[in-house]
Amino acid sequence: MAPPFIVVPTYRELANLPQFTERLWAAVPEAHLLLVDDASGDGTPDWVRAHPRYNRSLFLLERAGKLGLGTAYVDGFKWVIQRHATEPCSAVVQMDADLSHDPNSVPDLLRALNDENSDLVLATRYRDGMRVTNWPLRRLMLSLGAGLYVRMITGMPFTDPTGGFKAFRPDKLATLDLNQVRSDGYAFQIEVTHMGWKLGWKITEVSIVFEDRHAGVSKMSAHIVREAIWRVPWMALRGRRNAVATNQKSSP
Ligand SMILES: Nc1nc2c(ncn2[C@@H]2O[C@H](COP(=O)(O)OP(=O)(O)O)[C@@H](O)[C@H]2O)c(=O)[nH]1
Ligand SMILES: [Mg+2]
Repeated sequence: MAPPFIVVPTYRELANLPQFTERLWAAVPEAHLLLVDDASGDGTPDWVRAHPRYNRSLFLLERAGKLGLGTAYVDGFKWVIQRHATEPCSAVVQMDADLSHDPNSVPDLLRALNDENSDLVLATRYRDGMRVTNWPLRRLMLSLGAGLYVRMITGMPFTDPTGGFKAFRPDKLATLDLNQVRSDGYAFQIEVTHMGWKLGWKITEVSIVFEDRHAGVSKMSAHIVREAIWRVPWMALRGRRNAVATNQKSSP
């Protein structure tokens, strides 16, 4: 069976990596893991290269500096999709390194991808009640407000459209034009889901419990919030423009 590939962007997450990797492989022993590290300066590359799984089921993509979460995922997805052409994987999962996303939930996402024949599975914190622990109220309100804003502006029906824990069918991810992705942070999570939704992908949701990060600090910033505010109407307009262009092309 082809393994699932987990893509995790890291910036100063060394304090979380031993526990994260241990719990991930306890939950999904066959998983392959790609870390996309942005010159964290905390010894992450040395730790990865000393790991017994290095270059077997643990891979490292190093970038020159802190270039942002969005491009870290784009580069990581391109790397995995290119490898998928010769060494197929069964799923591409994205998640944080800080243990906010419980590795024990990965099998639930993989199951939903296969059993429900989904193209994309979104982990949701808000479907069966509020499933967030230890998060500051300010972050929770921001996340709930952002979800409402996205549903209103784009029409996407998902309960947690800003979440960063997802599983993609690799052949579908390969069809996305990742060079069109423009955003970072929250907006990045929304933009990729929106691209798939506009293409008619089957998108399902799986409930998870979300915990605040274990060690280190969040890289969330006011810039990320401001970007999401204007990017959401921007992507809704782009989606509409593309639909009009497709209709014009197909009509005689
Ligand atoms: N490579 C890379 N990873 C990043 C960057 N910014 C955030 N991350 C990682 O992306 C994940 C989510 O970031 P985090 O700070 O936890 O954001 P929050 O969960 O919204 O507070 C974590 O694994 C971070 O280490 C970045 O600029 N580059
Ligand atoms: Mg986090």
